[in-house]
Amino acid sequence: MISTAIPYANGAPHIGHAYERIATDAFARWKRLDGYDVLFVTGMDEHGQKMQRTAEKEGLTPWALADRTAAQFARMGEALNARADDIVRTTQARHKETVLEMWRRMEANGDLYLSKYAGWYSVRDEAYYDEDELTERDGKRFAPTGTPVEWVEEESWFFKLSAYAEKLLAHYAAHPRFITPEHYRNEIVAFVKRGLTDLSVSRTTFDWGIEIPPSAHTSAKHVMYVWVDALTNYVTATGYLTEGGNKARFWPADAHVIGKDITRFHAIYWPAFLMSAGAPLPKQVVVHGFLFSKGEKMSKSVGNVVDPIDLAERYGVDQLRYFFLREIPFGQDGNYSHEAIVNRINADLANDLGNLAQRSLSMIAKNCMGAVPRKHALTDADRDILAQAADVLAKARAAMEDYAPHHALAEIFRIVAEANRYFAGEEPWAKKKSDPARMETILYVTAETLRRLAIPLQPFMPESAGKLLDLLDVGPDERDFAHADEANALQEGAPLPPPTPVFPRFLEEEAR
Ligand code: ME8
Repeated sequence: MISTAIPYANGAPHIGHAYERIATDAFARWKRLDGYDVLFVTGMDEHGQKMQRTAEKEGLTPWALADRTAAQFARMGEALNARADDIVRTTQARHKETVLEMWRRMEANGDLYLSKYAGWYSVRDEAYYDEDELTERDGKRFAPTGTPVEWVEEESWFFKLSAYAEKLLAHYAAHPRFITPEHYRNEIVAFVKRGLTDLSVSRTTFDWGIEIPPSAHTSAKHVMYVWVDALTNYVTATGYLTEGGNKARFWPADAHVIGKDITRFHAIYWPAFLMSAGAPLPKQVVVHGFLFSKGEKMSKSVGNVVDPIDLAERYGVDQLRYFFLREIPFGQDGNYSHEAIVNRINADLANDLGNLAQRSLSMIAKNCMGAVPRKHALTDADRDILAQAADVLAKARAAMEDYAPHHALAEIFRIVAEANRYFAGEEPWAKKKSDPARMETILYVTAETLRRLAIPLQPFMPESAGKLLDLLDVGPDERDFAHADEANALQEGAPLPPPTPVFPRFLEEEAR
């Protein structure tokens, strides 16, 4: 099981959401092609004060706002070719049931108590902050994230988070890769070492949330703190705490893919809640960085919030997916700009991979009767490029195990460059008359190299890699990683479809 964070349903999808969805989709596709039975889930975070306030401002009910946003995210998933197997909306009945079960278990474990909360709350972050974390500007106070905080004073149920500091530290120590990449882990460990305070987990001053069990209401009605609600979506997706059933086997999740601003919730609160509820912890929290438009944070006031669906239409879905996953070292912040995207499309995709495919496949169409060429005696150069191509999958797999898609792609494209050098150096076109058998062998080796590269490219660029495999006549059942090996190499003489370009150059509007 692999998940994305569940976006707040109070606003339309932006490029950060698109990035997270694409990366998670690539991880899910990778595992699927590697023979795993994968559950890929996403969802919508539809409760909380932020949601309620946005709905009021827009003159909508929270339900209507949630439906509108959920439809936008569903369209984003389609447009990015990154559909999940399930979408957990926190307003669903199955989710409410799961959250209530979490609550009952935490209560039964003696971890909930009634008290009074008096402190600072950021509605934008849906998070509580200590006085000493805040900064003051113009008489107003702000959270470390830059969002305004307000004073909250109300009766509240508390979760004994303080009791879990030692247990969490022991878990991080026993599972060094629980939080990855490492520098996020170090931040979390340092934070927990300073000690944890108990967490307010219910609210009485608004009502757009899941009500706590009736027996726990006081003179006021309490709704669950939105993060208890939201984090539980991951378990809801599996039915592990409720109906059981056939998806329960996916819990614990293998990876929660999230952005760096919500690591505390996923690496501290969530495992503590699960420990309290006596449920197994997710195996990894995989943290990605933030995307900036030429170094600037996206914001409505700067006017640089980009609709990911527009980007996919402008550059191409696979092109956008490739850019995100190749350009940004996973875990670090990254920049995107028109120039950077166009450069990746034209240099890596059109010039390197596209040209290699187009040149070799059109030579095959013309000179080998449109069939996989014959392979005669191999030279050292042939054997060398084939050996490098044969190594790509294992190297890319190791990178993907580390959640480093940029390394996986760098490895694949290193061999694309090697194959271009091989092709240019061997000059098959010059051997057409003088040594046709040699020409055939070079073309065979190039085509087989392309097959070896296209297979691990599928999770990143599903359509284009699929098209390349179509051109090589690789059948639908022969595209998983188990079929990447030599035993499934291209069959000499197999007919090939007429080649068509797979990676067009990006032309600026004025040149079109
Ligand atoms: O945090 N670049 O929702 P959200 C990259 N509902 N990633 C970004 C980003 C950016 N500029 N901006 C946001 C929430 N993200 C909660 C999650 S999970 C139980 C509840 C990432 O809509 C962000 O880090 O604000 C998060 O992983 C995801 O987008 C949803 O953010």
